Amino acid sequence: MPPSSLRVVYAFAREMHPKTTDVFIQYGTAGFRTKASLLEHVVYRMGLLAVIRSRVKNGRTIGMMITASHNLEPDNGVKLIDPHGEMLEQSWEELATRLANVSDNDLESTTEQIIKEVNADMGLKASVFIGMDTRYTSPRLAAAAVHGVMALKGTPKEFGIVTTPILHYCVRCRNDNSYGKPTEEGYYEKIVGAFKNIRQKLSVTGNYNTILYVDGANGVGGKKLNIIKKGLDGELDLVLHNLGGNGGKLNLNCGADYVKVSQKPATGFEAPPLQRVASLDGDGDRLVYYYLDQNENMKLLDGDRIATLLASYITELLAASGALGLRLGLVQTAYANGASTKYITQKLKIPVTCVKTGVKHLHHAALSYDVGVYFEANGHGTVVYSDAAKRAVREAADTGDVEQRKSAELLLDLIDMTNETVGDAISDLFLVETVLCARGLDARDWLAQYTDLPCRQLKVTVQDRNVISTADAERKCTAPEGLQSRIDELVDKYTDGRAFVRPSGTEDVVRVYAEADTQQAADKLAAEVAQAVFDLAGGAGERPVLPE
Ligand code: 16G
Ligand code: MG
Repeated sequence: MPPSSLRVVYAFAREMHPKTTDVFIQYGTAGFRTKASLLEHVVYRMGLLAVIRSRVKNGRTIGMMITASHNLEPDNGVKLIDPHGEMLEQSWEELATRLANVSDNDLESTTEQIIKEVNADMGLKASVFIGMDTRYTSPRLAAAAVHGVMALKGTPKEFGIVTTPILHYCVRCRNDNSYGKPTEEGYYEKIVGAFKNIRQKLSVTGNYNTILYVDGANGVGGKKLNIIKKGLDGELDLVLHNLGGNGGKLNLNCGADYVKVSQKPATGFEAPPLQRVASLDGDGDRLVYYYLDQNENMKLLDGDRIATLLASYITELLAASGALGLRLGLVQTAYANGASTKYITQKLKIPVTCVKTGVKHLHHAALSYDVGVYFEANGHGTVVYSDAAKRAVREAADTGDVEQRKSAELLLDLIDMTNETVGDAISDLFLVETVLCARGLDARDWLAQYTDLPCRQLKVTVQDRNVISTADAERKCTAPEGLQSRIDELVDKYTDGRAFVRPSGTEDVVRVYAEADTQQAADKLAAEVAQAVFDLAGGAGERPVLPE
């Protein structure tokens, strides 16, 4: 395409989506995320970048998801999805940031420069799938995305309101039709179909019951479960709440992030004591469970619990199916509760890798196992299976003895039920319900598998959070000087003490995590470490205080 046709890039920008702010914006851990009112030009420009990316990938489909996940209603965001359904390749994040921040006048030349840099053949076809969450600002931003795609003569396809993982799934299927059909219905057929298959093979035993309360965060995930619920034929009795009606506001005092961070049950409904509740986040890619005990204390079953539950069941099925020689491993971050890591390595005897925060890091590390189970404590995660693993399980299902076949067939259903492209609250929910049912567990039994160490998270505001550098998967802090040795001294005073600090990738703060043998000790350690950050890393505003 001759450069002159890039005029339309400028024309669309100036007429429809002008840049009206000079606030610098960065493609972070999960794309761009900020006030929706500052995003229209950014989303338009990501439409341009998605087309360039599609052409660099020989015309394969790229995804664009408009969402700000667990943030409150006034925010929004955009992230790009690569052809395999995974997050945008990290080396392109800098291009995204550059394109988002140039002035309208420089947009045409910067676009041209990027096309040259990445060596895109602009004569190729380009295809971009666009999805959005339920925010009232999303349709307008999705329209900007469509214009960006059109400005570079790509073909946009709009999916309307979908969960983030549904869009990831559709992108993957479009580029690899052996994975499934690239539609929302195709997703239900495969994932929910596999759940129904497996439930016919398992009988409801032990303490398991089929009732599940759901906190939909007033977002898209609950809405999709409402569609799924109608076809479940009683295999699971979903009691859905926080679906966005009755004045419920997106992510406000509900949803996975609220439940995990505040350690409180979602508002908007009450579940009976001991009844398990699944809590989704605003775009349906995170899941945590909880229940209230008889004294109304909330018991949280977070991403670490989901990971251990799934990993132990898959390990057992692999062994029973005779599909030997496959390496199963679990990937966590520094936020994983120390008790979970101990349980996994010592009791389950499963290898654990620890990586930096952010789904892309976990996903990448999980791919190095034949079966890689990855979860952040906050509920982001899934399972990935290598081609060799899938082949071995299929072979076991064809050639094993009767018992081996049974286990292999259960595994094949589990694989089909898994959205391997990215953490997916809906798919994860069905996986968890399958394992609880197979093992006859209720929420209390699940919690009893190990005892979490009490922990505390705090935020510290500093003048520049980038003065903090970390190493060893964020478990050690290499700058500013003296901070790590101070943390070591503090941690040493506590039984089972552990603490680390890291600059947030999504907020202008430094995050502090601490755990210890009692809640009081964890709170105190966290506050002491927060003070050390404040003192040694240029604290701003109020100094953190120690608990009474
Ligand atoms: C983003 C990440 C999430 C991570 C969180 C950390 C994705 C899709 N999301 O939400 O994995 O846990 O950031 O936030 O990668 P923080 O850097 O502010 O602590
Ligand atoms: Mg999310």
